[in-house]
Amino acid sequence: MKFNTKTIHGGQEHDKAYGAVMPPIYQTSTYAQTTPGGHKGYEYSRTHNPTRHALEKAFASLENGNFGLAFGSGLAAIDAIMKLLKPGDEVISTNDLYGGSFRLFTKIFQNFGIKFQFVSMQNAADIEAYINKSTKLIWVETPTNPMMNIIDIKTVAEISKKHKILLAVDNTFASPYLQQPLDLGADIIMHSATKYLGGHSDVVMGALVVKDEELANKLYFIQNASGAICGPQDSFLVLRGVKTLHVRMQRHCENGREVAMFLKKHPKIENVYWPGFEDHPNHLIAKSQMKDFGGMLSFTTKGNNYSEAIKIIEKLKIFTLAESLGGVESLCGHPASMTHASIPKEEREKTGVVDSLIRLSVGIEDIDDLLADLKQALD
Ligand code: P1T
Repeated sequence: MKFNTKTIHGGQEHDKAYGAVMPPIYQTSTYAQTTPGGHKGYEYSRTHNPTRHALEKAFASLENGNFGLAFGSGLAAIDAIMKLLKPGDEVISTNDLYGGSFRLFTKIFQNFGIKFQFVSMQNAADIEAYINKSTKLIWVETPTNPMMNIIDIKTVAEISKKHKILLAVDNTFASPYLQQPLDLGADIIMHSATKYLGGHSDVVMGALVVKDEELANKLYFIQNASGAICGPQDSFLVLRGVKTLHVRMQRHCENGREVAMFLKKHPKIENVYWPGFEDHPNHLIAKSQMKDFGGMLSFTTKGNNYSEAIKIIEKLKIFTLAESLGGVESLCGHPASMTHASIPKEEREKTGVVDSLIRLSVGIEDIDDLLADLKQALD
């Protein structure tokens, strides 16, 4: 089945009771048993729920995996991955990443004796120098949030396999439409399904996908034992969102390209970070591992002028100032004070998250209106 068909049919079957084409919202916490253990495959909704199960099968199908897991948020999904580790284990992570992931690693899991090294992975081979016998997980976010750096997944996977280390990829910014890291050798895919998978800014959810059954069983155990699951209503909404992922992504990419080109030429702008530019440091890797370049980009104002950046943000009308990304509507964000405020200033500035940086999630509105909005705000 091709990807555009998988978004609609992948892992799905019509409801057994009445043939409903969409899985019903099984709004139930529990399931009747005729005798202890005499049930129809579902006992309690923390462990299993038919609506969530339909969504988990869709996730697995989209990422060319065998097993999908849905969680109450992207961070809950990352939390489950980290619970595969033990005190004394080490993680090598991308140094430019979502501020909430950084906060979870450094403020929660570091307290449980897990050590994190945040390294630039722009030259993927460099990570080998950070590996030791305690290294158990490599955490890659690509494209990175918000600097749009690209990490060569295949090269990192070769290194992780050589050293028998798990490789997890946060595929939120790309979505499975643009890149499928399991096919490049990753072990675990993570998504903030809040973003492109849900696609409509109405649900907070996380997803994991793996190929290996033993790893899947460990994660299912954590999902049930820790209990950070999502509800049936949200599962239904994300399943509905996923069905239009390919058409939405196509338009996000088209509009993203136009916005990137417009900003690059604008005299009030210093730098535009978008992997589709030929002069982006890892453009060729982006071209080889992604189908297109997506709808996310960031930029700084001329002379890194903070107050100018705030004025632009305040003047934008269609681009709404808000946390999050990946919905049909265009959003703008100020990473330094919003999504990445939990990273100390000197740390975030090392990776380019300066006070004048503005991040755009380019939506699927008419491109003329988006460009006119940017033009009036910049002028
Ligand atoms: O918000 P949540 O569903 O828990 O997902 C966390 C998360 C994980 N990984 C990446 C790359 C993310 O971008 C996020 C959430 N990010 C935002 C809310 C944001 O505006 O960047």
